[in-house]
Amino acid sequence: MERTLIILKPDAVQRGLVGELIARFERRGLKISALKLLSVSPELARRHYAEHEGKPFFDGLIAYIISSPVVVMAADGPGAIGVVRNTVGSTRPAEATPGSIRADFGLMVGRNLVHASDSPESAARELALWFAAGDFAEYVRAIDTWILE
Ligand code: IDP
Ligand code: MG
Repeated sequence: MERTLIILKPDAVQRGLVGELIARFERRGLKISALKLLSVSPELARRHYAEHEGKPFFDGLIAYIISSPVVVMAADGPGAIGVVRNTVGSTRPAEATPGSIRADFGLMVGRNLVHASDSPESAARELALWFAAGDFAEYVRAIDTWILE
């Protein structure tokens, strides 16, 4: 079972899409193991996006992420990291596959609604950045036998 980090970015919160976007991950069968809404500090935003430091869009990206609260969640499931990336869609909404979140709700790369970890290493680093060990709930869902073979 894998665990990945999902962030519903400020545009998702401001547009009232939090419930709809979480529902997509739930319907896929993923299990929420942690969830919170918070205002992001510039320090946390810079650490989260450290790999992009120095790129032309970096300052705009940080301004975007701290502009309004975000919803951060951990999602568990077999292959969760890749499954969530596919559910979210390509970085540029204009190039994303219809049916993915970024295609269905977005137009521009600087307002692409959702962040999702892109590898096991990123997931481990990002989960530790946004959550403390005690924030994760370990539980069984009665419906799991109908989702997991
Ligand atoms: P990802 O979110 O699909 O993993 P990354 O390449 O890691 O995409 O970029 C991180 C975030 O930086 C993107 O989701 C987007 O919000 C922003 N971003 C990436 N490229 C651009 C750009 O060319 N212009 C503006 N923002 C960008
Ligand atoms: Mg990325």
